[in-house]
Amino acid sequence: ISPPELIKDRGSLHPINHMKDSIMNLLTSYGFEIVDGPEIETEEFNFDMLNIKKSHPARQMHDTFYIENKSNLLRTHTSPVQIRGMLEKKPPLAFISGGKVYRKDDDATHLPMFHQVEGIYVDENVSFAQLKDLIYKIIYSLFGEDVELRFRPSYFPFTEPSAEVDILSKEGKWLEILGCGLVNPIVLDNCNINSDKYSGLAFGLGIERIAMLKHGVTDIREFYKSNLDFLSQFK
Ligand code: 2U9
Repeated sequence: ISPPELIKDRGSLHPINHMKDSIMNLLTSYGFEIVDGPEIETEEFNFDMLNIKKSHPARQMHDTFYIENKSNLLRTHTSPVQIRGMLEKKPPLAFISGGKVYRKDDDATHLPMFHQVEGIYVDENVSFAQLKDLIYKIIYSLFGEDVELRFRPSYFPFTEPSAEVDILSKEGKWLEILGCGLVNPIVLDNCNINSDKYSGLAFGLGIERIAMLKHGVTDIREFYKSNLDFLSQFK
């Protein structure tokens, strides 16, 4: 086999890992520090510390993969990693976490396993204006500076106020791309961070969703069929 032939047949990163890496590289270039945590979590870190009440639907057996005794579970988001980071380090702090998360979902746009990247920045006087500036920078770098975006009020237990961000598609439809907000003071206090002195911003992205929007993929399951004709398009 001649060298060019070898190069053609060489493997490459899976498109989801590639997208996750490029988003995390962008964020580390802004000064965010990568934190890591386990995929098997406790109810305390995955839900309680994040102000997700016992009655919240996400906790129900049909949404969360519980393990054995119900106090352990497969993490449903990467947020518990940030909680672990905040218990170890005092502000000012800027963390990102990324990796696999698990939910009982299975259709063309949802899988029982998918990837998230999340960020949190805690300091004195962190504002929604700073959050907006950061989100604009992230989306401009992902989709180009011509993209139109809008902030839409939303609700998450761990942020207050909260927003979802949409981008305008070529077909003129608004498509949800990420969620964000100011860290709920209750969550800061849960981590022994004085919420009278400190505030924080946070955001979360679903990597498969971003990759689908960016590459025009309409069925999320395509990413996990190990079909080389599909995967090699992203080389
Ligand atoms: C802490 C406090 C707040 C992270 C956030 C979102 C909004 C969000 C979704 C995007 C698509 C999850 O993958 S998805 O389904 N995430 O909308 N995430 S704010 O907020 C945090 C995280 C950690 C301690």
